[in-house]
Order: sequence, then structure tokens, then C-alpha cells
Amino acid sequence: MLDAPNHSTARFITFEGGEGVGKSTQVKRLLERLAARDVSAVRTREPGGTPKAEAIRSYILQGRSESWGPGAEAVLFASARHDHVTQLIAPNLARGTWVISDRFCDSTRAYQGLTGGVDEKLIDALEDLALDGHVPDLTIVLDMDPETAFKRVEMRAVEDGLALTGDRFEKEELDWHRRLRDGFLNIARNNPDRCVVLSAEQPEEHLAEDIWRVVSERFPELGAGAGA
Ligand code: T5A
Repeated sequence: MLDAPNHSTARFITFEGGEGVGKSTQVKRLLERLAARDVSAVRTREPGGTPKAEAIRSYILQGRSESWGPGAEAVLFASARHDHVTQLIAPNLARGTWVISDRFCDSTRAYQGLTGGVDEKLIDALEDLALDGHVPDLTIVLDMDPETAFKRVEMRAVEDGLALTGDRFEKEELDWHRRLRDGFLNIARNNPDRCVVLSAEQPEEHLAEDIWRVVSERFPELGAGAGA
């Protein structure tokens, strides 16, 4: 279990969940809400967020590290995360800017650990090294049936006029994605002070309202009743 948050003014919020559950969409909406309240915030993502971490992202998602196995990939994700934390997350929090990240350490625990079979002790050790104490203040876990999420991803490809090629993880079997979903729910159960699970099956606007309610209740400094 992760320790309590270690900074007081700017907040670090992460979004987690399976493929295509709507994380990017909701990260963007939360940024808009914060901007409307003059809260300085940056949007980032994992793997990625810095040039070095984005290079590692491309390498992994193109499938180039797949044959190395989930243990080595967990180390790669942690390397990217260490750069992301030290070069982007920590400096922004230190200057009072909120950080909203599309995925973070729970993705390694769910994908490489609980689903990929990497030993929990290795995941714990990598997390300690990569985070250097920068534990999210709040993690929103978006939960939905993976089959429905895939339909959304297919629809997005059609709308964007793109072929549905799928990255390294999107190509896994449905049963694998169901285990992944259980993995995220398990992480949320083990970290009840940090994680909030919300149904991602509801319409985009309703989910955005739910997220804003959770964020404004968790961080009352945003203002009493913090409406849109
Ligand atoms: N990974 C990552 C690991 O294995 N270990 C790690 O440690 C880390 C950090 C990252 C991959 O790397 C793996 C996990 C991933 O497989 P990615 O491209 O970031 O790859 O993959 P995803 O995070 O899954 O990103 P997606 O863009 O595919 O999904 P999102 O962000 O969850 O979904 P979003 O917002 O793009 O929405 C998908 C579609 O649904 C629509 C949107 O308009 C869009 O078309 N939509 C809705 N439709 C109806 N109702 C709603 N409520 C909707 N919300 C969004």
C-alpha cells in the first residue's frame, strides 16, 4: 500500500483503468474545470510526459520489448516514470501547479503485476524507486466492461478514419482485459484513502460531473460547493 501524500498545496491526481474507458477524455475535462477556477494545472500521461519517457513509450507500445517479458517491461515503465517524476511532476508540484496524469504507477501494478504475473516485491521496489515519495493525492479509477470499452475504441477509429491496429496491450484477449479490470478494482480496494472507483459506462458529461464532485469534495480549497 502506498504512503500518504507528501505535499500540501498543488495536488497530484491520476486517472487509471483499462483500455478505452475514457481516461484521456476526462483528464481534458478536469483540466477545463480547473482552468475555469484559475487553478494552474498541467496535463500529462504515462508512459511518457517527458522526451525520454516518450521514447520509452514508443519502444514498448510498438512491441519491441514484448519478448523481454513483463518483468523487464516493468523496469522500463519504472525508468520512464522516474524521469517523468523528477523532470515534470515534482518541479510542477513544487511551483504550485497541479498535475493531472493519464495513468501512473497503478498501471504497472495492474498490467505487469496483477495481470502479467510480475512478483509484487519487484513492483513495490520499482514503485519506491520511481516515485521518490510522489504518491498521488487522488486516483480516479474508471471502471467498465472491457467489451463495451473496445466498441468505443473501434468507434473512435472509424470516426478518425484510422485502421484499428491496436497497440501492444490492446491486442490481448478479452479474458486478459477482464483480469486487468479486476486488478484495478483490487488496487482501489487496497488503497481506499487514495482511490475512488467510478462507473465509466455513464455518458461523458455525467461522468465528468461525478469526477468534479469527488475532486471538489476531496480538495475543499477549490471552493465550497465548487459547481461548474
Ligand atoms: N501501460 C501503461 C502498462 O502496461 N504499464 C504501465 O505502467 C503504463 C503506464 C498505454 C498502454 O501502456 C500500458 C497500458 C496501455 O495499454 P495508451 O494509448 O495510453 O497506452 O492507452 P489507453 O490508456 O488505454 O488510452 P486510450 O486512449 O485507448 O483510452 P482512454 O484514454 O481511456 O479513452 P478515451 O478518452 O480516448 O476514449 C475512448 C473513446 O471513447 C469515447 C471517446 O470519445 C473516444 O472516442 N468516450 C466515450 N464514449 C461514450 N461515453 C463516454 N463516457 C465516453 N468517454 C470517452
